[in-house]
Amino acid sequence: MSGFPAPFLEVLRRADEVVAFTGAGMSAESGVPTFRGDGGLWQKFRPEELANVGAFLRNPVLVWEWYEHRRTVLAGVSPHPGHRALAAMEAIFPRVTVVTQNVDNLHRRAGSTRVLELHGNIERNYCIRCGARYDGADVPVRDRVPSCTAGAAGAACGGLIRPDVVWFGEPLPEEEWEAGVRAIGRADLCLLVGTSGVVYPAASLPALAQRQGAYTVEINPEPTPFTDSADLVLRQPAGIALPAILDAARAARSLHPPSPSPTPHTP
Ligand code: BV8
Ligand code: ZN
Repeated sequence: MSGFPAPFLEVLRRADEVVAFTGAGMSAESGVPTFRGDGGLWQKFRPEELANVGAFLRNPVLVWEWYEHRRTVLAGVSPHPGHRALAAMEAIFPRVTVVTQNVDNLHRRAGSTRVLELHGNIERNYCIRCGARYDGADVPVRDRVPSCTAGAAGAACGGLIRPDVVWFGEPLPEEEWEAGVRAIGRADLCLLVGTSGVVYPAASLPALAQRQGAYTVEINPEPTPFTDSADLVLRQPAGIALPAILDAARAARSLHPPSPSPTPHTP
C-alpha cells in the first residue's frame, strides 16, 4: 500500500496534466550542490558576486571559471531515480511538463521530453558581442578569458563568451516562461520539488498552480514558503518521493483506469 492519502491517490488516478516545478534540491542526490544549503554554491560566494552580468564584465575569469567548475561537477554526475521517475511518468499521464529552475540538463539526460528551462542551460554559451553560440566543451579561451573566434581569420570577433543562463537582474526567456505559465495553468497535479522558493519570478508559479486549483505536493526535506498552502507535504528527498509517487500512480491508474477524457487536448 502506498501510504498516500486517498485524495492524492484519486488525483493520481484522474490527472491528465502533471507539472513538476523543480529547483536545485532536485539535483542534490545526483551530487550537485544546491545554492543555499550547507556547502551550497552561494556559501562561498554570494549571488551578487557571481551570477550577474556586472560581476562577469568586471571579472570574467572568476565568473567563467566558476561555471567551468560547475560543468566539471556535472560531467561527473548522473540523473538519480527521482529524475528517472519523472521521465517515466510520461508513460502514465497524458502530459507531463517539467518546469525547472535548474541549468544542469539532468532532466533531459534522464529522459524527460517536455522540459522548460526557466533559467537557461549551463552547457550552452554565447558571445555577448556577436551572439555566436558555443555549446559543450569547445569554448575558445585565451589567457583564461573566453574569447569569441567567430568572423574571418585574422579578424576574429574577440567578444566575451558567457554561459546561456539567466543571471540576477536579467529577464527569463519569454518562450519558456510563457509555456511554463500555460502548463501551470492547465495542471491537475503540481509537484514542487527541491526549491526554497526565494527566486522570482519563478517562485510565483506554485501560488499560480494553487490559485487555479491544481493539487500541489511539496517534496522537500525542509519547510518552504509553499508548505502551509500545499495540499500534501512529503518531508522526503526527491529520489525517494518521486519513485514512490510513480509506483502509486501506476497502481491507481491500472486498478481504476480513468474514464477517457471527452475533449481532445488543446495543443
Ligand atoms: C528578474 C541561473 C527582472 C544562474 C539563477 C526582491 C524581492 C523579490 C525579487 C527580487 C528582489 N530583488 C531582486 C529580485 C529579483 C531576483 C530575485 O528573485 N532575487 C532573490 C534572490 C530575492 N530575480 C531575478 O533577478 C530574476 N530576473 O527578476 O528580472 C527583469 C524583467 C524584465 C527585464 C529585465 C529584468 C532572475 C533570477 C534567476 C537567477 N538565476 N540561476 C546559475 O545557476 O548560475 S537563480 C538560482 O536560484 C538557480 O536557478 C536556482 O534554481 C534558483 C532558486 O534556488 P533553488 O533552486 O530553490 O535552490 P536552493 O538552493 O535555494 O534550494 C534548494 C532546496 O532544495 C531547499 O529548499 C532544500 O531544502 C531542498 N533540498 C535539498 N536536498 C533535497 C531537496 N529537496 C528535495 N530533495 C533533496 N534531496
Ligand atoms: Zn563574437
